[in-house]
Amino acid sequence: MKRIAMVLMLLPPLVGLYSKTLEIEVPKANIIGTPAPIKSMNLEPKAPRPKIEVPDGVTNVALGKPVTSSDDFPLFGELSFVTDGDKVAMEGNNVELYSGPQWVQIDLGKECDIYAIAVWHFMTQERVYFGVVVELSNDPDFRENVVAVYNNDIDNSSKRGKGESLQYVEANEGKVIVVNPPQKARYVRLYSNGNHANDKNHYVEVEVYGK
Ligand SMILES: [Ca+2]
Repeated sequence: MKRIAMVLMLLPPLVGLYSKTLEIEVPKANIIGTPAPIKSMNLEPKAPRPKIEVPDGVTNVALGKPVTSSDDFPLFGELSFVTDGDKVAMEGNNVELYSGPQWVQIDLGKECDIYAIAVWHFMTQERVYFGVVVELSNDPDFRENVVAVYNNDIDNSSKRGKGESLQYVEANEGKVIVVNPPQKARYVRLYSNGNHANDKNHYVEVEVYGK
């Protein structure tokens, strides 16, 4: 039976426990073309990035790791783009997955302690992606012992349960998800269900900070 434990997002950031502040590089902004108007009644206000304190040795453990997906044949790009370390804001730098609910999954190779996840869906336009859910597990099929660390799926469109987080606008800053308390997992799965400009799903890069 599937068990999903929602990590309380209202817990305070990881401050005071560790000495090192996590530095996550923000790519330079590069907005191209005319943006589609954003229509969402459920947007969170833009806020500074969370300050995340982590133990020594925490790095992006997703870098170069294998990626699988619900869409084996992306419409554009390669699944490897998700973890190739390239997050320059330029056209053609993302993998495009088919319309409707889709996921990508990163195999970290072994169980890691995970402190934060950063995701960039799209960079050259401001976008709101729908049904964004991020889950961790040691089960590659995500049936057993699944922990959801982020969920803004207000209508269960990604079929992982309704989430309480608000939708957000992203471009070059992406989205940083604090995993508090830290979680142990080998696999990271990210769901989405299209975006406000079209019904496709995109990823430029996903970083998983752990050790
Ligand atoms: Ca990339």
